[in-house]
Amino acid sequence: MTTNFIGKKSAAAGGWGALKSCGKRLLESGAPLSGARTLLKANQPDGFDCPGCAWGDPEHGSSFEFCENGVKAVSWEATEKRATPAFFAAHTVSALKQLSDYELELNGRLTHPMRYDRASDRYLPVRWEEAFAEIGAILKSLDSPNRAEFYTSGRASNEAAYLYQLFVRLYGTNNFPDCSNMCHEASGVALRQAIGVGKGTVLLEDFEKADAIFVIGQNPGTNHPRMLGDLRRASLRGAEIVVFNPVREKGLERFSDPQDKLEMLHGGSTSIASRYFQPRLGGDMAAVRGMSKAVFAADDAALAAGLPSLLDRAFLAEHCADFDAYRAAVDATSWEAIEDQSGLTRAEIEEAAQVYLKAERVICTWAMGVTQHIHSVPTIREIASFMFLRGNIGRPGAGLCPVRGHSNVQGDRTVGINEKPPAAFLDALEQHFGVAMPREEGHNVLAAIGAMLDGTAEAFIALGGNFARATPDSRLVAEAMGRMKLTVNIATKPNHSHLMPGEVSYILPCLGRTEMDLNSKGQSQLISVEDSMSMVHGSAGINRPASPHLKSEVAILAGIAEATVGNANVNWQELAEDYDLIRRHIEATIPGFEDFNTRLRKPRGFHLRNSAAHREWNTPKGKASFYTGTLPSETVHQRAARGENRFALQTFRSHDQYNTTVYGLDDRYRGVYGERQVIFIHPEDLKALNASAGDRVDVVSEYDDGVERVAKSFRFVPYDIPRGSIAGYYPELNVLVPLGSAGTESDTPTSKSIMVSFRNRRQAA
Ligand SMILES: Nc1nc2c(c(=O)[nH]1)N[C@H]1C(S)=C(S)[C@@H](COP(=O)(O)OP(=O)(O)OC[C@H]3O[C@@H](n4cnc5c(=O)[nH]c(N)nc54)[C@H](O)[C@@H]3O)O[C@H]1N2
Ligand SMILES: Nc1nc2c(c(=O)[nH]1)N[C@H]1C(S)=C(S)[C@@H](COP(=O)(O)OP(=O)(O)OC[C@H]3O[C@@H](n4cnc5c(=O)[nH]c(N)nc54)[C@H](O)[C@@H]3O)O[C@H]1N2
Ligand SMILES: [Mo]
Repeated sequence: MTTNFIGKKSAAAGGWGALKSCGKRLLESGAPLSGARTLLKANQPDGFDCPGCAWGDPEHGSSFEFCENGVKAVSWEATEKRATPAFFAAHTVSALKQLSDYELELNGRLTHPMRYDRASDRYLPVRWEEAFAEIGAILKSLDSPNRAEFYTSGRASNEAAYLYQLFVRLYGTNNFPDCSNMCHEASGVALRQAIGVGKGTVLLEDFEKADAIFVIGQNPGTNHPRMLGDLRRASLRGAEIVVFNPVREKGLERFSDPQDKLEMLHGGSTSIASRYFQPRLGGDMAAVRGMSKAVFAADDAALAAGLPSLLDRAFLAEHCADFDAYRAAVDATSWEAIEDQSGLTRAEIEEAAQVYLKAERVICTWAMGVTQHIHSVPTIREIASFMFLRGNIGRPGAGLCPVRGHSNVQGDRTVGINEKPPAAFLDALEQHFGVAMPREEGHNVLAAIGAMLDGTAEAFIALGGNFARATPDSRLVAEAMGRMKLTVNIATKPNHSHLMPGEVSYILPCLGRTEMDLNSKGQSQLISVEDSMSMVHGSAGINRPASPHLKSEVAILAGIAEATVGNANVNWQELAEDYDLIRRHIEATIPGFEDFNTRLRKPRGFHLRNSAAHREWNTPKGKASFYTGTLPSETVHQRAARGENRFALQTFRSHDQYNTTVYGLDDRYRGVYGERQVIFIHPEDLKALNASAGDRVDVVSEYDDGVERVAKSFRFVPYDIPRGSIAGYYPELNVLVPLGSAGTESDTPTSKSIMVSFRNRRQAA
């Protein structure tokens, strides 16, 4: 069989399939029993925060919330496998480079600090003190602190992130490229413009009260499985769940809740989406504008009939700016333009608008399907505008909910990982520490890559993550990484970003979330994280560290800081010994953290106040601000439709991966097994290409900058996806994402709309 990698899709998300997959995962980790014990402490008041995602934890209900992908994340970290010095001695870096992401991380947890040895092309063990001293010496030797880049992946705790930003700013730069630059940056930018705060406004309880929940550009069945539980409960009590997603995603269709014994026993499942709309890639802004247009038309008709307005006129008058201009912009957008750009019919959009009109309380959630396009900021502004029409913000059961990715990506930004820090924060740091802070805007991910490519960046430090694989044009980034004077990766497992050593390169192994973090007196240290609903809670691991040589992220950063900027202004070791002291600095310099150490120790932590949720608007106009611009003149899919052999490609996640970490080669919900080099495509498009399921092609990026970008040998999977829109997995396809293609105002790589063509088709053999 040539297409034997294409199989049955799960009938529903969750259910026994999820339990089976978990059992398998625990067995593979080599520690089934301790793994199971570890799981019982995930997201518990006295346990650790699950490193899986940033979905909130329920206020009540203390029982363990089962989550398949949480299990994978936990057992991935709690594995018994070890990438020891013997492993690195046995393989040259050139040899390790030949491994896939999956094969590489399969080697397990790092155990010793390692330094690259060019002569033998191997990583050799090194003493921590030597590592810190050399890193500090190189950082101090650079012509300017702006020649170093300090990356953060969103798993870092608040304490580690705060210490990091403090060290880097004392060193003298705001160069903080951050994974959120590739993720929800557009949400932050757009929401700050629209409502004056770059975060979502809802709490988990609001999902119990909403009459309608719009889920746009998100695949919670895979990426936020615990959200499915909340959607299922909403669906069971009759709330409408309206999905916008070009791809038919199983988790959004049906879910069998492993928490529900009856449902499990009877093999039943609950349908999630009550309406499922499949726009073309990047068509959401047009779809949402279409809904607003339908709402205006219905309101006009109601008023003409002498009925009360369907809009929340009181909210609009008291709280909003630019309502008339928005109305004018919507009126000026034709249904023809809306249908062409969204790929939905007017009737479908009017149907969705009816749901909105019937619901008293509406929540809108979104993720990468919205944020990784050129016009993501306008799209989110449009979503906010649509929600303002009926006052769906700042009251129970209603609001905006960007669903974050990494488990503490939101917290990292809150505590200062920001290349454009607000002046008030820098003022507070200066006052508290008595030292001048750098004021020059720093580098985000794309600016950092630019500096690495043109040679102005000479040092790259990563607090977690897999920079070279997560970023666009991964081949170019890898080359640039190899030209650095210094690269340092603080990590739990080996990944490809560690295999592009510069002149001097270190891999510094750290504790993971699930592990006990003990200071030199044996006292356990608590860390804190912030979830998508702005709840801050504590996290303490329970497992023995993977190796006695590991240090916590905080201790590693303290070591580097001491060797680089010294102890004149901050006693780094003291902070590393007692995280309560770090939290006192956070409390003194960041609003909302009053009484941090006490409140953190309450069972579910505490909520960081969100001004917009209280209908206070810290926007330039002091009001909730409508968007007044036009739709983009054309999207990638519209351009693709005009050419031959042109497609709009999105890169998404399989059910068996965590970003660049590949757990396995299956994507059960989409019916793909043992293969990741695939392209999901509409059957009619396949026919038009004269191709069949399983055929291989090379995928070529069509971007006008003279650079050739090819992903070789991908196989077709016919799928329920709009014509002209195709999909495949990240990070394998990152070689196709052009560095030059980024979101307006967000600078986020456009990983969900890449113009491509196919070349060199071979029949499945
Ligand atoms: N298990 C697991 N959990 C994770 C992660 C993981 O890799 N694995 N990653 C974490 C991180 S960092 C993040 S940011 C989140 C990501 O969570 P998601 O945003 O759910 O991640 P993606 O897999 O990129 O899925 C994007 C979804 O948007 C749809 N989509 C793509 N383009 C469009 C569009 O133009 N319009 C609309 N309406 N939909 C579109 C895709 O079909 C897909 O269903 O998950 C977090 N949680
Ligand atoms: N084409 C395309 N590109 C994308 C995306 C996409 O959808 N499509 N999504 C983007 C998004 S949303 C994001 S968030 C980024 C993700 O980018 P990153 O955050 O940089 O990538 P991850 O794959 O999450 O990082 C995995 C590595 O983190 C390390 N790690 C794991 N746990 C810990 C820990 O506790 N501490 C430390 N120090 N290290 C740890 C391990 O060594 C592991 O190899 O990728 C972006 N890139
Ligand atoms: Mo993300």
